[in-house]
This record gives sequence, structure tokens and C-alpha cells, in this order.
Amino acid sequence: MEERLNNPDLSEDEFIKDKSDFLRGTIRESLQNPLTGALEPDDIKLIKYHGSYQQYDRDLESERKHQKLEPLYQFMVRVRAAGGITTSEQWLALDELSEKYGNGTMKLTTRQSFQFHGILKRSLKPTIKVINEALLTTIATCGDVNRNVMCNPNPYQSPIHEEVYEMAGQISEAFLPKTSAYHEIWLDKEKVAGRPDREPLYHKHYLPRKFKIAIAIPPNNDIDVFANDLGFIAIEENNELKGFNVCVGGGLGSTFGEKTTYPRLADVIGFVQKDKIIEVAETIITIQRDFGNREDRKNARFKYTIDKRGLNWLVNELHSRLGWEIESPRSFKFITNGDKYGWVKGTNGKWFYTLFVEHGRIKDEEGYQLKKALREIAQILKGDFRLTGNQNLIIANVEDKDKKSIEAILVERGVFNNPKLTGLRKNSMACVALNTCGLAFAEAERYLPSLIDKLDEIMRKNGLEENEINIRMTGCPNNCARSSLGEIAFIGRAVGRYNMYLGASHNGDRLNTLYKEMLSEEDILQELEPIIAAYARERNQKEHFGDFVIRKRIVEVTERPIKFLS
Ligand code: SRM
Ligand code: SF4
Repeated sequence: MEERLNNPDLSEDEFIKDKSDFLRGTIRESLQNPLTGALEPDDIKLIKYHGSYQQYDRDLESERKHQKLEPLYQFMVRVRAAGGITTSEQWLALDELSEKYGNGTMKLTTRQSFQFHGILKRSLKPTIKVINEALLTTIATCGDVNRNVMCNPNPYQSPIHEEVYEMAGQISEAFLPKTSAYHEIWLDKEKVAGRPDREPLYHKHYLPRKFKIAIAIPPNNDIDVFANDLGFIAIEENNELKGFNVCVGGGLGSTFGEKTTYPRLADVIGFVQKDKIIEVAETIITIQRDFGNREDRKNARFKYTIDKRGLNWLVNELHSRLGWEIESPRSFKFITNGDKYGWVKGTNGKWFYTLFVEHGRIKDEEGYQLKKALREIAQILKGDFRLTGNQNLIIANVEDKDKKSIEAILVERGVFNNPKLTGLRKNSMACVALNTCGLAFAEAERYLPSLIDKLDEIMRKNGLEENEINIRMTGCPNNCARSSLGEIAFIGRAVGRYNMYLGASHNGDRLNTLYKEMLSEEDILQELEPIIAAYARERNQKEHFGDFVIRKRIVEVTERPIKFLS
């Protein structure tokens, strides 16, 4: 790598990492500069590895400009909670933090993390301190490293869920960066003299790009395993976890107008015994570390490394690094990628309530006081809270005697059995987009709920209000709410204008296809009304909407199906 740093074509980020002294940069000094609410440019990039993004309030952009003020800089902080789990005490600490330092809301993300928005520079260090004092962390929630490993957050469904859950935690832990910069900058820990930083896995330049891992347990693909750089699919035989199918090269982000970028679903390349999962994951990460594109960040994800060299190259490289060969893939079947709502009893005899949280935003509204309800529940809950990969929440490990009081709080606060919870809404996801995301072209989280109100009228007219259709929206093609896997999906092009995509499968194994571009709300409703009516009239028994629009050739399948390597 040293040698490659002489290469002027390397992306700017590589040089920033190189001179950052293992991610320290000048973050400390930047934080102390009282003249601006922003950080120095290099530190804006480096702070991502510490779990924060510099943003500004885009709603206030023109007003601030008019007043000749710098943008209202503020920070988003992402919290890593192993398996998306927090105790009641941790929940209360995060809730308080959102009120004290943030914008008063909490965001549950599509990858089982919490996000806090609206944190001013002076509050950033206290925020990260509070998070760590609650025994949570923000490290490696962003940046060119492996992120938290997604998996179903309820291990009490079966012994296999329990085992897989443990493994996800182990992988997450194993691939954390080892630099002590985080502890020095945020927690005032002294650097141990004479002990230089080492990054045995990542080395000094970390990965070429972010890296995402997820584990799914069929028949539920609730974490959208094929959207990840590396996915594992649990294989069960005779009620025993045998091992995992390995799939590689998923990633959904793309850039409008740049044909060399595209969403791609992961390919299944083989099967490994369960005790080999960390070895295989680590080896695959090293392949991406060594061969990933460090010149063009838009072409740096693992999917492009694979497409440039071929799947066979990857498998050969994997075998050669491992010194042994992975086996042929085993059969599996996914039925859905959504969450199942309501109460279920766990194998430990306790209760779990999966609660729909619209686009993951925990806030209070007139007649729907979700934040207050969860605060009151946290005050009595002896169990914990768990985040799903679909921006929802599980109130977990509830004892028999507390079930009624928890339900009573949800009822009182208007959260229990919300009548607006139609099939469409229950299966909806939207990314943050405006007003905090600097990359958004259009609204998503703040707009999709009202679009669903209107679509629900059409669904109702056609007797489909209970029908489960995945609907997803993002404010840009980075695809943070995995729009490319929506049976109906919208990707923002400009304020109030969306590309509409149709035809993903209901279980996350087929991408959707562009149907029409630059649609306004009126256009969207006009386009969808006859398609929904046709679906009501002409669908086969149990046929999902995504499959119907393909069968009727309303759109063609553009992406290859998941390929199995023979
Ligand atoms: Fe994302 C960048 C929000 C899941 C693909 N994503 C961003 C940033 C940080 C914008 C930025 O770089 O300035 C967004 C912050 C918005 C804000 O104001 O909070 C952002 N991404 C999110 C979240 C919060 C969406 C949500 O509403 O839940 C999700 C946080 C997950 C987490 O807890 O870690 C989130 N992002 C995803 C996913 C879904 C997934 O991983 O399952 C994807 C698509 C899968 C993938 O990675 O391919 C995704 N985000 C991206 C990309 C495109 C990456 C690419 O390869 O092209 C970017 C832009 C980038 O990295 O340059 C991005
Ligand atoms: Fe922002 Fe685009 Fe991600 Fe939405 S999809 S959060 S607009 S980067």
C-alpha cells in the first residue's frame, strides 16, 4: 500500500486515511474551534469511522444564506448496539440524550442501529460519552470498515436463532477496528506510551469502502441478506444448525447517470460448516481489502471488485487463501423479507411484541405518542428492546405479569393496533432523506406516510387493504431503505419527483425494474390505480404484487436472478 500511495490516482480518502494516524486526524482540534460549527474537511471524513456525520439543517438552508450565516451545521450520531439490543436502562439513557442534545427524536435504522440527529458540535463529545457510559458505542457504525452484522434480533424463536444470534455478535466484535483513537478523542483515555496502534485486519488504510455483513435464517429474509457485501444463510438439517450458505457481492447504491454503478444482489457461492464462518468472513474481507478499487470510490464496493474479476476468480482466491475449499450450496427457501407484528411467546417463556414504527422515527404526535409510550414501558420493562432490519422495534422478554400493563400503555398512548396499519403501511420503509441527509434529492421519511394514505384509498377500493405489498422510498439512489427490493418503490430525482420501480420479489431475492421516471404524486396515483385494480382482478391465488407485474409484463426483470455457482 505504501507504494500505491505514490499513485496520484488514488482517491482523496486514501490519502486522508494514510496521514490520519489511525483515524485521529485533527478531530480534537476541529472540535475545539469556536469560530465554526463545522469540522475541518479531512476530519469530516474521519469522524465517520467514529460514528458521526457532519450535516446541516437543509430546511433552513436558504434562510441562513439570506442572513449571510454559515449553514446550521449539526451532527448525526449512529449507535451500534449488538444485535440491535438495548436494555431498558440503555433505552432511557438514549431517550434522554435525544432530548438533551439531539432534535428530540430517535431514528431506528434499516440496519438495526439508532441514529440521533441535530447534535451541535459542542454537544458531540458529551453525546458520545453518554452513549459509552450506557455501555453502547458508536465506533465503526460508519466508515470504510465492517459495519454491525445484521441478524434476526429475537434469539428466543428457536435454538438455531439463538446460535445464529451469538455468531452475528462474534463476527461484529471480531472485525471492529483496533485503533485507540476513539477512546482518546471521545473518552479522554491516554494513549499507552510505547504501544503503537495496529490494525491486524484492516492495516493502515482500512477497506476501500464500507463493508456489510448479514445473516438470515430461512424462511425469513428479514434482513435482506442479498443486499450485503457478504451474507450468510443459515442451513438447518434435522433441527440442527449445520452451517451457512455464503453469498457475496450484494450492494444497492448507484448514481443517476453513471452506468458503471448499479444495484446488485449477492450470489450464493457455496456452503461452509458453522465453525468456519469467522474464518471465511475474515478471508473475504481481506480479499476486498487487497483488491478493492481505491481510486474511484463510486466503484469501490465489493460488488464491483467481483464483477471486474469474476465470481470464479473470487472463489479461487478464497480457496487459495483459506487453504481448503467451500462446499456446494445447500437448498433453502425464503418466503418474506418483512417483520411479523404483534405478540409471540419465546422459547424462554417470555413475551415479545413487534411494534410497527413508521420509518423508524420515534417521536410523539397528536394522538400517537410513541416516544412517551416507550419511555413509560422502559420504566417498567425488565426485558429489553430490539431493533429489526425493517426499522421496527421489538419490546422483548416481557414477563407474563407485565404483558397487560405494557399493552395498556400502548393503548393509552394511541400506539396499539393502529387502525392505519394496512398491509401496505406495515410493509413500508423510507430512508431519512430531508432535512438532514446531505445527499437527498427529495423527501422520503417525511413524505411516504401521506402517499400511503392515498394509495390505501385505492387499495381499499379494490378490497386489498390487508394485502401485503413491500413499498419503499428513498430520497436518492443510494438506496438506504433498500428501495431496489420494493415490490413498489420510489427513488427521489428532485423535490416532489420520483422514479417509480416495480417488480421486486416479496422475499428479497429479485431486484425491481424502472417503470417510469420523474413522476409527481398525481402521476404516481394515476399510474398505480389501474395496475392495482388489475392485480385485484387478475392475480393468481397468493400471487404477490411483485410477481404479478412481472407475469403481466408490466415490467420486465432486468437483473439476473440470484446465480448459483455450479
Ligand atoms: Fe445509507 C449514506 C442513512 C442504510 C447505502 N446513508 C448514507 C448517509 C450517511 C448520507 C451521507 O453519506 O451523507 C445517510 C444519513 C442520513 C441521515 O440524515 O441520517 C444514510 N443508510 C442510512 C439509514 C439511516 C437509512 C434509514 O433511514 O434507516 C441506514 C443506516 C443503517 C445503519 O444503521 O448502519 C442506511 N445505506 C443503508 C443501506 C441499507 C442496508 O445496508 O441494508 C444501504 C444500501 C445497501 C448498500 O450499502 O449498498 C445504504 N448509504 C448508502 C450509500 C450508497 C453506498 C454505495 O455503495 O453506493 C451511501 C452513500 C455513500 O456511502 O457514499 C449512504
Ligand atoms: Fe440520504 Fe439517499 Fe440514503 Fe436517503 S437513500 S438517507 S437520501 S443517502
